[in-house]
Amino acid sequence: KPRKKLGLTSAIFIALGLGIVCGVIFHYFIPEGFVRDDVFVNGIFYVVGQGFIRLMQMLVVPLVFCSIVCGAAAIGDTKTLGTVGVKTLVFYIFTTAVAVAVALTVGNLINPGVGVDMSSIVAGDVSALDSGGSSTDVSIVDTLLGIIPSNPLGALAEGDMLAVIFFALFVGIIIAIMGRKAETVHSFFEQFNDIMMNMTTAVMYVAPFGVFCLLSRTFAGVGFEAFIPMLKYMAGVLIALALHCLVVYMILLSVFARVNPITFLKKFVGVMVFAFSTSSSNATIPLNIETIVNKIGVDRRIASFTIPLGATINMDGTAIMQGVAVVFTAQLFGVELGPIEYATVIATATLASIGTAGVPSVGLITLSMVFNSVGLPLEGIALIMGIDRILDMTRTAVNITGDAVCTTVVARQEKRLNLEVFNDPDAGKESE
Ligand code: DAS
Repeated sequence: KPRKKLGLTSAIFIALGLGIVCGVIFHYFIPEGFVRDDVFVNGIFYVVGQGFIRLMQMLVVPLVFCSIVCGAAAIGDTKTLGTVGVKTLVFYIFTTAVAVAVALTVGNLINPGVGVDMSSIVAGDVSALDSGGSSTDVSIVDTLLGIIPSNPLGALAEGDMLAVIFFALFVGIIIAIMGRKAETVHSFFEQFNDIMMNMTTAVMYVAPFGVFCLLSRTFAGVGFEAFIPMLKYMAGVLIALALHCLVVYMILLSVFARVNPITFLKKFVGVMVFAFSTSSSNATIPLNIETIVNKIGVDRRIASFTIPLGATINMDGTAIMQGVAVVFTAQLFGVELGPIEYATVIATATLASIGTAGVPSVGLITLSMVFNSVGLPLEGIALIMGIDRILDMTRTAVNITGDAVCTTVVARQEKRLNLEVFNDPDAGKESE
């Protein structure tokens, strides 16, 4: 019987299990000393774990910069689509900001990170975190002004992400306005964006080793105590995703598209299952377009623009994971987050989701950027990464549902939604 090719997802799940078992064995059965602490916990596990996190960090600035330049250049083409393009953009950005707000609320209701002291596994000095967390002395005006980079190359070099995103949006829109005069630079950024996405995929092949070592070190440090916060974090993300998908989207469909949301869900569930299984919005684009044209009744000219755009600039599910992850990690490490930090998280997660394209685990890559924007330690990713694959599948399904819901709303408002098709239970079945 041919050896089944061990998929990356199953490799990460195995690393998750082995990492937890190994960490628990170290915590409860191996006495503190040179072997446990110097060779393993603060030796091999630390080096491989931190090495993997740094590999992901390495991707953030170039990946986000290029994908936002390309995303913005694509948006810039909307002059051909006028009101449809503008309305779609407004809905995409609005629903993502609402998604982060839902996530921050759920996170503060569930308090997944309360009750465990994780400061023992921070690489650096915990007191440094407080200075990071006490950015409340920076006024709102300075925070907003800080988004405009006085030196864009300096912002890129320092990884000042809000400034990087602002500059990337500006570059992309100018590229779109210049059209053919900037086509060489445009294709350079498109090729560089492809390189960064391929590099992301390559880095994720190291994920099983990173997950194993990060979890081994984390569980060796705090034992079973780490289980509860991890499970509460997972529950928080899944609850926020369900709320956003089954409440926010359904209200949008009922109020702004004036169609029956249950009918929409019944027709669209196949696309959600496909996105869940591939963990990739990009891979789901063709099926998403075919479904909302043939089963929902959206005009193809609208869908073929808004769905690919949404797969790149609209990732509500990802923004939700990032919102809950911020609350979770801040609680784990005792970092105080004030209204400025929450506003920064909403801005960073929303803007970051504009650029990053829909490939597996891209939300984990940009998560390190959201953490940096509010001074959270990247060690928080250790507990998140092990279970991220399951959450990636779920949040990708929400990402593409958001694209389809906004497309349906805009089509309805532009009188480009064929209600006969929408209300016909057998519509589109012949093309399956
Ligand atoms: N897997 C990404 C997508 O395709 C989402 C993510 O990584 O957060 O939408």
